[in-house]
Amino acid sequence: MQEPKTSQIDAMAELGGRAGLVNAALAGILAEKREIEPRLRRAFEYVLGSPGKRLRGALVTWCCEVVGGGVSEDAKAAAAAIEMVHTYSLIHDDLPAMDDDDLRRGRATCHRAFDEATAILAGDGLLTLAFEVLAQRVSEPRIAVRLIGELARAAGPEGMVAGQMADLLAEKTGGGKQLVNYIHTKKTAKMFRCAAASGAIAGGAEESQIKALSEYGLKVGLAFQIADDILDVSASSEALGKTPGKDAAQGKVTYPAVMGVEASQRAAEKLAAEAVDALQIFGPEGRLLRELAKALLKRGK
Ligand code: GRG
Repeated sequence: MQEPKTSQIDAMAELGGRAGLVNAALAGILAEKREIEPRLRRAFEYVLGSPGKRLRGALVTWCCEVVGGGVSEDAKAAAAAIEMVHTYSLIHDDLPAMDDDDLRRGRATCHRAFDEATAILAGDGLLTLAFEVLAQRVSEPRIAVRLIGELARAAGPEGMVAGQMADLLAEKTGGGKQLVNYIHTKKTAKMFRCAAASGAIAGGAEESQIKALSEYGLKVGLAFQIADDILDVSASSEALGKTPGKDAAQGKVTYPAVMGVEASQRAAEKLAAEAVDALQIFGPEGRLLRELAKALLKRGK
């Protein structure tokens, strides 16, 4: 169904605004943690101070709002926690033992700015701090346990870590559509699913709403990753803030490699449309999330 003209929303501009709220939550947490070892604190400030889009954190807060929870303190904690886990994954992904990259978010990668050992420990520190944040800052134990479970499942050895392992192995074996779907679902889409579900849980959603938003998150996450694959073959390093063309150079199993750019674009659009369909139960309130699903395919970084 066509949205009425009065409802035009620039989802990427909204994301810019919402990133500020996520950044404030992250900064507040770091400021309160007085005993973080000084070199690790500098590394945290470096990586969390870099201009990430804060998409997963923003999604937590928007999904909390769409179920009527406003932006609760629980949602802010969950948004900060998922951005910490996401940032850890980028730090480790950039290490020489993994994708070996020098540039991230337009800056030197963590191991370049500090050293490898510090980057490994900064990643470890952010991963564990994320769970401490959920355990300590979420209002009710019942909600905290559920949020912790969601994040652990999405990030762990059945989720992002599994995707990363398969991604690295596939550089040597190659693979087709089934493998690329597995990698992208595990490595990226499950974290988006987690962000959407966590926002709903933090907002006190009914199970049907959590299910709908989980479906939305998974589809949006997969579409986002396909768009990321396309950007890797089409955008400049200035636009991306990271090194383009690396997927092909490293023999990565990506959507464009497996099915070409045009079919990848169509696959991403189909997933975005399915994500939009999953929001039907929210009616007009789901407008921003619907626009986001479409806008993520047109982004330049
Ligand atoms: C090391 C366990 C482990 C996992 C690494 C996230 C990841 C898995 C690898 C990074 C490389 C990559 C292409 C991952 C796919 C997900 C993705 C597109 C990450 C970048 O997300 P953005 O664009 O990053 O949201 P910003 O910088 O905006 O936060």
